[in-house]
Amino acid sequence: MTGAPASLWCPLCLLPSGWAESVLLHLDDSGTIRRIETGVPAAGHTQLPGPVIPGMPNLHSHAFQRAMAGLTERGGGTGRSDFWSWRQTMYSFVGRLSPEQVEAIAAQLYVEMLKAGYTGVAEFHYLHNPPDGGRYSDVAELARRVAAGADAAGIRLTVLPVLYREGGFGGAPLASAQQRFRLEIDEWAAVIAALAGASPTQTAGAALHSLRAVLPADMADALAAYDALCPEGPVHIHIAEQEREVAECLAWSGLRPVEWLLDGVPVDGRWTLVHATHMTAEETRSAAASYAVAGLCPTTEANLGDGVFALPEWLAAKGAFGIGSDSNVSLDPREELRWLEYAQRLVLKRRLVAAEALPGPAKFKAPPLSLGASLWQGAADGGARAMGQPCGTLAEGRVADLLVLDPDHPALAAHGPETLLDAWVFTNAGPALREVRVGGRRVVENGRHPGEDTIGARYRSVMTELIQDL
Ligand code: NGQ
Ligand code: ZN
Repeated sequence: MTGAPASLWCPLCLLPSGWAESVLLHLDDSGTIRRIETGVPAAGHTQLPGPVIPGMPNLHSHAFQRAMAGLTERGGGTGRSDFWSWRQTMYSFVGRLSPEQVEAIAAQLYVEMLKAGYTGVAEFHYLHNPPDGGRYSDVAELARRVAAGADAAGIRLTVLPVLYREGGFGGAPLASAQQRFRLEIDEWAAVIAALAGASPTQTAGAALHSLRAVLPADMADALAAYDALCPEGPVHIHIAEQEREVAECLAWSGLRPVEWLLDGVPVDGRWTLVHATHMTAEETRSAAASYAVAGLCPTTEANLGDGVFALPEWLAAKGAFGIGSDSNVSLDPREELRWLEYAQRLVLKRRLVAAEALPGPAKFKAPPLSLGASLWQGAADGGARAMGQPCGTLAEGRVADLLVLDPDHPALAAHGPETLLDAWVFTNAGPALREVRVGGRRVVENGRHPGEDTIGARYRSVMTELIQDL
């Protein structure tokens, strides 16, 4: 990895105001953009070899699940396969993971994310304890392993230690596999405190697993403890992903999950509602108005049979959104964006569904509006807010987390700024990236990460161990 240069010159760059030519980004030592000039000559500066766009923040990942991808697609069992049977398989898998394996999986995952164009990740981290539900001598052991994996890869990280205390709505006993997830509230706060502000590219935030896993009183105590630590920090929660979850929430409280949350908790722009798949029109309007980010994970939601998010209604209500790779069956932000749009097209039998509601032509020098550019920048804006870090936009005071597209790639050939990101997002032609940079530092060059051989070898041996144990 090279250091952060003092300046980066871009032949073409996607700024908040739209595409601009001959753009110079002046950086400080930590990789933050201090000043932007446009229309300046390249001489004397580090020149980026293609069009530059913001890197994508990945707002929802469970790193360890990367190692399960491909192990849950075999039919022929008893009963029907659904989200809940997948979860059983995940529980039996999670019981086997050692700290070393967790770190090796995270490092490999994050290298793959960088190579695909994710420059940051919010890791929804709920694996805290040894398999017997005891404690590691450092309660932050596994969160630190995730952070070490992120360090090895060079990806920006917001680790979100997860509070997970119950086996169901209203408080049900934990299954034995879930003992790895349970912390006391003060232990949970200590994990956050251990990792918050760790480095210019690593910090921590808070996550509540779900309304199924945290009782209202615990939620209030946890949020108070977190506010004392990080008054502006992000808060994430899984919500309304499955219809059964909605039914159980209704039976428990008389309210639907999103309704319950908005009613009982001061949800605001610090919040990310992960999935929010099953909402009434009224819940959609109120949740969007709360300024919370919808954390959409289209490939995982498809893989797990969750349902289809009400994207047109959410966007019409000016709701913010970002994308997450969640179970990590797919590591490509463009595939998430395609699925987000394509699920709508299949259901509504129309095209360009998101284009009707996303930020208008003024922002991207259209008409016609570039759906690829709007989806990309929209998800990057929401993702940055979900990470609680100044990424997602190439602007003064924001970090230089960026992608350099390969203009010679056949999928992009001859495309001008008006359609460049449509060609990049809506074709499936490999990453087509010349460089990936985090905080101005180059972490991927021509599709290669400098650590990928070592990190990959370690990952392959971990996979051999895990598959032998199956
Ligand atoms: C998780 N994953 O925590 O990994 C969940 C499944 C649950 C997704 N929802 C477990 N995609 O929600 O209880
Ligand atoms: Zn999740």
